[in-house]
Amino acid sequence: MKTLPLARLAAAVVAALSLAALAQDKGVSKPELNYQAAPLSMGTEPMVQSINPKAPPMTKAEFDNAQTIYFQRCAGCHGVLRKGATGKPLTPDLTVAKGTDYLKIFIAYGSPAGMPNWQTSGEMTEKEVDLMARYIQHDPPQPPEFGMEQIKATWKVIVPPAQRPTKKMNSYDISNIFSTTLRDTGEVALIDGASKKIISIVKTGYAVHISRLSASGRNLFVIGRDGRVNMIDLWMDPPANVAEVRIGLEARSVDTSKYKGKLGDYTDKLAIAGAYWPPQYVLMNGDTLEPIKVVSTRGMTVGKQEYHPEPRVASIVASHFKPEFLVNVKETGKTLMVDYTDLNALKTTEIGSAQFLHDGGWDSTKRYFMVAANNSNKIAVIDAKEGKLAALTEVGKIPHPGRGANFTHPKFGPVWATGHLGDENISLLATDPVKHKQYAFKEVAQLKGQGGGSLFLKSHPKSTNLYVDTPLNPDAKISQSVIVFDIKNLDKGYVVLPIAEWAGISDGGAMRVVHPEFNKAGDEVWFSVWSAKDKQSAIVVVDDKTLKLKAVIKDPRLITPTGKFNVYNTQHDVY
Ligand code: DHE
Repeated sequence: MKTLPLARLAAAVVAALSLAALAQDKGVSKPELNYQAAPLSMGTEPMVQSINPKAPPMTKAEFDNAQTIYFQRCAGCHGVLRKGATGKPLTPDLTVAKGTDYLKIFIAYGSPAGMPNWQTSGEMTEKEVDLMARYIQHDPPQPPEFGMEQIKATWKVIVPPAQRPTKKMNSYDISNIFSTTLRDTGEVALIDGASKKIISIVKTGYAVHISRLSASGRNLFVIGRDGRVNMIDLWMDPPANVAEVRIGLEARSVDTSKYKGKLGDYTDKLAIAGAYWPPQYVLMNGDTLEPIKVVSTRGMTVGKQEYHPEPRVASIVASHFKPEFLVNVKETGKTLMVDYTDLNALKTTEIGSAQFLHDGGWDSTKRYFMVAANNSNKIAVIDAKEGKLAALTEVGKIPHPGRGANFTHPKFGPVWATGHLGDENISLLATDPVKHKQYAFKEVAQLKGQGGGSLFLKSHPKSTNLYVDTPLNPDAKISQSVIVFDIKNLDKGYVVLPIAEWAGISDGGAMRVVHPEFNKAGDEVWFSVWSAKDKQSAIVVVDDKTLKLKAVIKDPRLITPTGKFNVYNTQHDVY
């Protein structure tokens, strides 16, 4: 190591710590950091090296190497264009003034606010730290755009609609299939809900993320982090890909049109997918995935009303009240209600709430969409019928509901629940503005869970239980188990289910237990035991009535299972 003169080193450490203190108000927790900091898939895309004459020089090879590291390690938190998200902004106007020595210390030692200690943890070498300290003083290279021409070039109809079956060709109860994300193999496993056997493994996009259903429940749509959308026909024997398209370079969300009413029947007609990069959403034909329209989400933020160059598209849902998609845009803090009746004259209602909109789900009537503004510790309640913000409610630290959980509370009536990444509480928001008007959209109660690091919670109209996972809790005991509340007796506290232990895996490593999902009947709950790629994983099925172990699904093909999407529950938004 080229040593710094002591005085300079000390000054840099002091400065780094004071910056850390400044950053502390953002309070990025370790679990949140690990979660957000997932590698982006586009680090090796060709980008132009822009040279800032005020920054220390870099060769082309150094710049390319630093670019790859940045997209793998840093972009998830600091943003593709380094405008800041979970992490601080790292644009040259800020970094050049700090200087290389200061930046090196910050990168090497991390900060109490959540910046990882890249060098002292052994994850970066001293040389790489030096490289990154210089890299972030240059202008951020911009990944390529991905407009209609590029999208169209990736579009493939594998089985044209005319050649698809006219009736269901297999004997599975397709409404009880679980489309299971195999995160690190870029596949989904379609698992039969009754026999718990894998029906087929279907190739999808890189680091595949979520599955959603067409309104009819026949077509399954899957999106990978690389923006690839796959359409799987569940009537085929076995179900297989019938179309695919790439809608951007980095993406997380997909859905399909669900409206049927006075304004027309749009069921199974359209699909939509949202990208992180470029910041855009794409409307597609629901039968072939033919891209029809690309819409950018670049624009002004809520609140400060500043221009944001990369507002990522987070959750997307289809309205049941109107022919509209609700597109939640992270950095601008806006929900776009996209009316899809005329794609040539697209009408959008823009509802500002708070930053950064992430995941969410419907209340039990499917009129109110409850979306987490995770950087503001709030839930925005979007009224899909009236097209307006019904409430913006303060909850705990970094809400993360997945789709949330709906149940009836003895005192407050229908409530919707969210867990949190940053604290152990589960917030209940009342959702009935008619019969329980005084409570509507207020946080009416907090249940004490077993710890922070929660990602998903689930209930079912036929169940009296509420299940809460904590896969990102640093304590293995907590990340490997889930808790259950009896919703008729919430004061009693929770029961802990040792899911990973029940899986009976001898060497699974981390074995994070993630994502409760009910079967169609609502009498059993499935959990993923998510191990590393080279370790055994499993799915554990629990009997909802007795809370006893019902089955363990183990198969060498079940590699890194995470989200599970029961066809019926996903199709009908049951949670
Ligand atoms: Fe997800 C939903 C984004 C990491 C499993 N995730 C979502 C949604 C978004 C999102 C925007 C909502 C989609 C919708 O409803 O239309 N997820 C992100 C990220 O940006 C993040 C933090 C980091 C990244 O770079 O991807 C991230 N997500 C993860 C994981 O590490 C998880 C736990 C494991 C995995 O498979 O990657 C994970 N995310 C999920 C799941 C859902 C999801 C299972 C759907 C929940 C549901 O019940 O619908």
